[in-house]
Amino acid sequence: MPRQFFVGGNFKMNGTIETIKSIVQHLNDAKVSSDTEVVIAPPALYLLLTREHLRKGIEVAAQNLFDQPNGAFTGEISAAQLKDSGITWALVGHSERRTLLQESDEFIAKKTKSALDGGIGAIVCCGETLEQREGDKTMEVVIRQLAAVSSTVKDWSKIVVAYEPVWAIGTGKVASTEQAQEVHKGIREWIGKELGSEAAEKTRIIYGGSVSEKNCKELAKAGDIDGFLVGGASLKPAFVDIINAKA
Ligand code: G2H
Repeated sequence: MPRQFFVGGNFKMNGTIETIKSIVQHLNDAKVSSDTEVVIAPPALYLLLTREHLRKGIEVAAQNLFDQPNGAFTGEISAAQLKDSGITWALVGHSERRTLLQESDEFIAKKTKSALDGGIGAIVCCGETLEQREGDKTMEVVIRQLAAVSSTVKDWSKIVVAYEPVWAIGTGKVASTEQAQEVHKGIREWIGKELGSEAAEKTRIIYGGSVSEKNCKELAKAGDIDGFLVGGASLKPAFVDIINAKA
């Protein structure tokens, strides 16, 4: 069975009640390909509002969660609380959190496990910096990040891997289709060795980093690119064109 195309919208720390309602309304009215799984990730404060207004068939993701099920963890949100609120996915390991909040590979792996244990899916982000790419360390870095997850979680059926080269994030400098495909293929081969051929065949590996309505169609042609994680462009009406990149 072919892998279902997956497009996530990561709003990051953007939006207001008014603008998020308007993005949701636009998505509700849009003609989106039923072949694509669509998930949007507003800031935590707007998760419930988004879920309440968004039509069925489009899922909502948290941009973060904590690695414990409940307790005295001021400011944090658990997978169980997300699930209770109809939020069915969480992003983990985004490079902005790895860098700005010093989240380690191990912590990210624990958060992934806690998402899955709590009954929601995890979009696990990985990617190299420009310096690492130029030092020929891309695969080493990406595999180190993913290996932390595979040593904690063996069942990847509710994991989507998002390859997001740090140098392409929010810079307008998108990876070429060849660059992205090469890394996606390497990740899939690694999953095969680590978790078996079925996991390699089934795991969606999506690309993130300056995806736009202009470059998405070309990227979507590559055999190992199973969708996108979209930042800036997910706040614009053109997000619908990205959702329909494969249609
Ligand atoms: C990468 C991406 C979304 P943008 O962070 O996760 O953002 O599309 O703005 O580069």
